[in-house]
Amino acid sequence: MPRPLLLSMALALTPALFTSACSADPADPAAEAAVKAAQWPFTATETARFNEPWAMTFLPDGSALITEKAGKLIHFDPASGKRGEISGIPAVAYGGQGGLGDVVVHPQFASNGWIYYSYAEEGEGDTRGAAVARAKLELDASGGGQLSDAQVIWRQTPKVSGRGHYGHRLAFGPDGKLWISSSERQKFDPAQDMKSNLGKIIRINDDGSIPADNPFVAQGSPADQVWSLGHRSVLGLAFDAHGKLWEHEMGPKGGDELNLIQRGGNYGYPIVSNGDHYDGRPIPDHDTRPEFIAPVVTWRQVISPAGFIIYSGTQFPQWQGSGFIGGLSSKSLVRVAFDGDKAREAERFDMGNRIREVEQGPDGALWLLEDGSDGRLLKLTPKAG
Ligand SMILES: [Ca+2]
Ligand SMILES: [Ca+2]
Repeated sequence: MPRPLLLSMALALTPALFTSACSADPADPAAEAAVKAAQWPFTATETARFNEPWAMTFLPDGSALITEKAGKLIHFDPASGKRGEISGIPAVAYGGQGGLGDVVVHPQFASNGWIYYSYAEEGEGDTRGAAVARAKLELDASGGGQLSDAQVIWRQTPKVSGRGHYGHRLAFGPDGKLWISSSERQKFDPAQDMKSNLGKIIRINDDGSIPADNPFVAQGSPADQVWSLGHRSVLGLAFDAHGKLWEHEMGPKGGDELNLIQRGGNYGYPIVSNGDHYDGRPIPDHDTRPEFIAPVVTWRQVISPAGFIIYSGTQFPQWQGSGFIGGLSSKSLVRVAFDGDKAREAERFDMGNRIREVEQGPDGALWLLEDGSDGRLLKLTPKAG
C-alpha cells in the first residue's frame, strides 16, 4: 500500500496517538522547559507567584519583602509559605514601566527598622517621576504589617511626560550611603544636564541629605546628589567584595552595558553608545569619544538586563564573586565573571521566561522573580550529586 494512504488512515483512526506524539516534540513548551532544566547546574523550585513582581529583598529572619508594580508591598516567608500585605505604600503612577519599584533594608535594619522603597509618582499635568521613601517596617502576627514614619527622601527632577526609564534601583554601599539609579525617562539629553538628576547615579545619606564628599557638591542642587552621569536605563546596581560599584544599563538598540562606576565619571549617553537609536539613527560608538567612560561589557545581542547581584554565598562556591543579571527579552540568567576592573559574560542560562529580579538568600540560595502577571518566585539550589 502506498505510504500516503497509510498516513491518512492513521490520522483518521488515531488522532489521540498523534496528539500525544506531538506533546513529546521539542517544540512543546513543557518538554522544552524540561530539556533546558536538565542542563542547569541548579534546581529551580517555584516558591510562590506574584502579580507583576518587580523587586525583592530579604529580612534578617529569612523572610522577604516583594514589590508588585501596581503598588503592593508583600511580606512573604518562604519557610512557611505565609504571605501578607504591608500597608502604607503611597499611590503609585502605575503604567508603562512605572509603579512600585525597588525595596531594600537599611544596613542597621535589625536595630532601626528602616526600609527604603522607590516608586513612580504623578506630577503636575501629564508628568511623572521616581521617588524614594523610607519608613519603619512593623510586621504583625498575621504575616502582613504596616509602614510608619514614612518620609520621601529623594525625587527625580524635573518630572516629565511618559512612563518609561525611571530606573529607581536602590543599593546601600559599604560606605553606608544610599545609591539610586535615576534613569533618563527616555528624554536623552537630561543625562548630560547637571540641572537635572535624570540619567545619573545618585548618592545620598540614609536620611536623604547630601554627603559632603560627593563630586559635584560645589554646583549646588541637584548636581550635589550626583556621583556619575551619562546613563540611560539602569535596572541593576551591585557592589562587589572590594566595594566597587557596578551597574548595568539597558542600552539603545544593540547596546546593553555593564559599567564600573567611577566618582564623577561621565558615561556618555546620549552622545555616545555602542548601540544605536531604535529609529535607526546612529549614535557614535564609545571609541570615537575617549573622554567618556566606556562600558566594560557591551551586549550587541541585547539581554535587556534587570536585577543584579554579585554572589557571596556558600551554596554555589564556584560562583563566589560572580555577577548574576536577569534578562527580560533574553529570558535568561546571565553570569558575569570579574577580573579586577574587567568583566565578561561567562555563562547564560535559558530560563524560558523574562527575569525581572535576582537576589541572594541568607542561606546562599539564588532567587529569581519572573516578570509579568503570574510571575514565579524561583529558588535556585545546587543540583544534588
Ligand atoms: Ca533586590
Ligand atoms: Ca553606536
